Amino acid sequence: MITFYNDRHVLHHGKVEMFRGELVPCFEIPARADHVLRELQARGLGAVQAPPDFPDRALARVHSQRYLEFLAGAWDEWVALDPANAQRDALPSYWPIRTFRSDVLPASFPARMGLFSFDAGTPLTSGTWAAARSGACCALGAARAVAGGARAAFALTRPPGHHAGADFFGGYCFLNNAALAAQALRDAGAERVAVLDIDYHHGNGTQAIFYERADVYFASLHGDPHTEYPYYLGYADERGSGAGLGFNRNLPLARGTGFPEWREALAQALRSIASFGAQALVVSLGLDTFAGDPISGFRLKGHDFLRIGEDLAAARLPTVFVFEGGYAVAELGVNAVNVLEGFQQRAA
Ligand code: SP5
Ligand code: ZN
Repeated sequence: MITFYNDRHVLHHGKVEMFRGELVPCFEIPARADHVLRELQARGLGAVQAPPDFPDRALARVHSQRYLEFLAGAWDEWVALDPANAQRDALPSYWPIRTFRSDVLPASFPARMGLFSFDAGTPLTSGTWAAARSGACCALGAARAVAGGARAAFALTRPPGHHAGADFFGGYCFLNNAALAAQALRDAGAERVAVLDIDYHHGNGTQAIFYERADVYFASLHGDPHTEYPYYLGYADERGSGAGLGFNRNLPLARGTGFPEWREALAQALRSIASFGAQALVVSLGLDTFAGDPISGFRLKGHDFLRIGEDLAAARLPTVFVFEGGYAVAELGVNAVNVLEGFQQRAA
């Protein structure tokens, strides 16, 4: 399978994230992608190439113009506040929660930082925009390859994407790579596209982007938001709204869930996607369901990821894999490539 590798990912290099009143070292680090690339190459899973370039209007298919403009200029605005900020990550401190306005764009940069985000765990750095933009091109390139007849393609990039909405960042995510891929498949002629999110955390951004649409089905397996991040979305009763009613499916699972139960939920999600009549599939491939993940609570083992790949291949859909979370860095390469290899063996 072809991999589009974001060779600019390292330009996004957050130092710290806010956690319970203190700044702690980032979990979402450049070494993550390096491990996956090395394992892909070691196991010879197919060609690796740099992404093609896509124009900004391709990003605007999913994201708002004012959000894209904010992201493109954010680092320069941060440094303009104080030259010493060049050595610091940019993090938000204020948010327009209920009763505040979000239609007015404040002149203050910190105020806009909060308007366009939902947590203080997602540092913006000097090269975040360049890295995220190039990552979006990986997802768009993978979608183009699959629309052109490839059985599958892999977008290997960071920062991840599935928590990012049309106009907000958070959860280590800035541009929603999976949503961009799904939209690109639609634009290339697929009438019904499914996004299957198997990251440990609910893909709130992807869900929100497609929530009122009947042409993109969103299904997600994740830690129960009653106890797990992102807490405020991802419940089973969220089924879509308006024209999108019935086209969203959440399968929250308790912290501590092991592979047999997780795999049964995967089978349910895949049955929904088959009934929907999807013509193409986008997989938000998080590996933070691994038992050794430092911030997550499921109990999947390394070899379980081979089975996941096989189950996904059995859906017999042209498939775009998009790399999302996974923070057990040393095992991340093996776990990610296990999914791809399981897929390839079953698809062959
Ligand atoms: C893409 C993705 O997986 N994003 C996840 C974002 C999770 N952010 C909140 C993490 C909370 C970290 N908790 C640290 C616990 C240390 N013992
Ligand atoms: Zn995650």
